[in-house]
Amino acid sequence: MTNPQTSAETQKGHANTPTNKYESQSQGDVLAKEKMGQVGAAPGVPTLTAAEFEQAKTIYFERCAGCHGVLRKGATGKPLTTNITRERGFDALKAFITYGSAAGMPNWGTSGELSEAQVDLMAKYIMNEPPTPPEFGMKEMKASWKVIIPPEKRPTKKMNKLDITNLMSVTLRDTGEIALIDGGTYEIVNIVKTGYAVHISRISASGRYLYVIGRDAKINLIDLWMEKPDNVAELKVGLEARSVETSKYKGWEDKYAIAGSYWPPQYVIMKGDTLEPLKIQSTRGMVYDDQEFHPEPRVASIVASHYKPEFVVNIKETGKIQLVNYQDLKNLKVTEIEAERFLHDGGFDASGRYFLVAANARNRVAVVDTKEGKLEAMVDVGATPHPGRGANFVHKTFGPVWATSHLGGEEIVLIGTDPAKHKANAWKVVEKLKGQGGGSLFIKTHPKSRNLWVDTPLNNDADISQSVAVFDLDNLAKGKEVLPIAKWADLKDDGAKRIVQPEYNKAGTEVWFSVWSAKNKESAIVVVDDKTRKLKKVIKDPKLITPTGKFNVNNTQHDVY
Ligand code: DHE
Repeated sequence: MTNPQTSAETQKGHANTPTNKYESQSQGDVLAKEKMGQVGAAPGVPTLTAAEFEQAKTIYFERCAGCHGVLRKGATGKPLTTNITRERGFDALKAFITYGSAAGMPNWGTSGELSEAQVDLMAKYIMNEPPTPPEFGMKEMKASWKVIIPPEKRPTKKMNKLDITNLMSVTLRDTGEIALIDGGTYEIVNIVKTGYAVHISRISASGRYLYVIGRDAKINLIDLWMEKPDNVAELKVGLEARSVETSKYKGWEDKYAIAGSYWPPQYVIMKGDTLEPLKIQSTRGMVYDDQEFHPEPRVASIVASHYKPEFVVNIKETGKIQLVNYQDLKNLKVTEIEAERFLHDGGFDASGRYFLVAANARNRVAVVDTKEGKLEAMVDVGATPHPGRGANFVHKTFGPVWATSHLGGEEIVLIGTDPAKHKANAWKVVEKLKGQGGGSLFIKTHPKSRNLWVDTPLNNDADISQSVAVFDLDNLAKGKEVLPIAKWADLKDDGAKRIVQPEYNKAGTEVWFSVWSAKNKESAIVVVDDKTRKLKKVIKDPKLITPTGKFNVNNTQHDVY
């Protein structure tokens, strides 16, 4: 641990880096609401009243658990187990929480995020044993499971006139809903009730079923064939989650779905058309390198292999990638690949054979060969890569590349992805582009486009967080053009207007951006013409509250990005 007495001056701004904002902003907010018993105090350790414990628990889960772990055994942040915290003592902990550290601990006190009384409380809280959230096994899952319309009562053909291949599933983060928007007419087709703060939407292999998962681990299954697409089943798979995917291998289309949880650390395989939970697998186990036990390895991204009947499950804290073969759930075969710690988000290369995933706190990208079932390469990139699913295009000099932007800096790296025809460039950073700055979350292009779009929603400079950079793939040397998307939205109030996640329509002719403000402020979706880079449409509606991720049915179904 670095010296906690470091002056406020040198620590200024630590709380405010895009990476810190990203990791500590809200992770665990759903767990904060769970009932958890207070563990009895130890001699010499400050005690907390029941009310103080509740307040401290809420602050811990909302602000600290994302980095230090639910059980405080450490994740991207240091462990805060009581053998460590009690040895540090109350005053040192208080100073540490107040001023932060150069290693990345935010300056919660001097930034004003926590009051002096709250800093005091948190120092006491972490000297006490952590409470443990409940487990969530088959019994709890089955109790939460609802089949709203059973498969035999569902339509046998598409009952609406919509072009469902060009629908956009748009997360309305803070209302616990998604908006289904027609990609051709920009009309809202339906607002569907979901879990809280849907993280992602994924589409079944046939394109009929839409799966969405809330951060409260509730999955909704939406049937796009209904006259008005709506929920047909729901299931809660845990207490906190981020990922869901569906089986895509030939012969297994729409058969299974899988969801990974942050808490409890596990994943579950379900029946694709009802969400009936079939098989739960824990991810607790040894970290890949030091082979020490980790009690809460969170499940990050999951993709479905196109080469085998397998799901690719990325486990954050242990740094392992599991290839879970779903052919025989009773005799489950799992290939476990040693990769790197803190696996987070990622996507396929253009061929669909290689999966590239960011080990974000290690500044690396791991490459898995889903055909051979092994680690293909480990690539060093910039500070805290965050690709979303990344962006694939053919580079004029280097051949096929996959790109990621970063939370920790302005660079966009291009990695060669074609070992067959461009061997010398494969799995190497072949070029770096200069974006607007750090705080980028998502990057996108489309096979029909020659533009590469890069957002920067977590940059501290409002001019940068409210605009996007776009690069000409045929003339990368020209550098970026910056488009003032928030200004184009022409919103009536002064919200944060963060521009987040470019997403293409099916044809690859338009790019959609969310203009993301707080729940009580106006938000919008801005549609840009890809060829001219000019404003095409602003979608505004009082129901479009806090839009974040947008998922085009065709592009998500076929992994087009
Ligand atoms: Fe995400 C993807 C986790 C913060 C919007 N996010 C993912 C994935 C993971 C993840 C594991 C990959 C899922 C997959 O592909 O299967 N995200 C986390 C976090 O743990 C984190 C840091 C903090 C948290 O508390 O959730 C976090 N994410 C955010 C945000 O602040 C965003 C902008 C808004 C929000 O919902 O909170 C956000 N994350 C998204 C989106 C995707 C995503 C839109 C899907 C991108 C895609 O193109 O597939």
